[in-house]
Amino acid sequence: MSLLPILRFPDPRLKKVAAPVARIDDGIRRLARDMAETMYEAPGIGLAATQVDVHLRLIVVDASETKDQLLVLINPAIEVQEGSQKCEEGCLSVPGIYDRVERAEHVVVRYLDLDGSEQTVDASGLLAVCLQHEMDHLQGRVFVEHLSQLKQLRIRNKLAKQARITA
Ligand code: K2U
Ligand code: ZN
Repeated sequence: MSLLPILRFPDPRLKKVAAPVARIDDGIRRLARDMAETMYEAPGIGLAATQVDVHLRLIVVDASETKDQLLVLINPAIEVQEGSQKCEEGCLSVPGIYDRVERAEHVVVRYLDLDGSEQTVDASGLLAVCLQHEMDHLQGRVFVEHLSQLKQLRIRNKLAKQARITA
């Protein structure tokens, strides 16, 4: 198992749209395992393959308190999106930035598991937010893009200043 480097906003690779997984092979299974390890170590409750510079439709999620309910979603598709909720979000690709984003309250996501079996997850609350956040990543979207242009400019300037200080 290995920890994977996470791309940092505004890296242009975070804007790439992920391609469907064509075949669930040992490479995909290894990637899912390494993404899960990277997510738990961060720590986070979700991670998309886009964030580790692999542009395939694969996300890992574990929103449980006990950190023992890992979901590996291959080729996920949102089938139902209803209601509305505003939650404070963060992102492992945008460290130190948190803001409220409006999302659907309830989602049903269809996906393939690592055995290639079709599954669905019916989610509300934090799990629903996390799934939508990760699905955004697969479309090349980072949560800050839901914020105002002024907030995005301030975030870019703050991250650029941080990068200069740590360079
Ligand atoms: O995609 C990621 O960067 C992981 C995200 C997932 C997430 C974002 C917003 C709301 C829920 C999940 C986070 O960085 S994981 C960190 C975290 C942990 C607990 C609650 C919210 C965010
Ligand atoms: Zn994120």
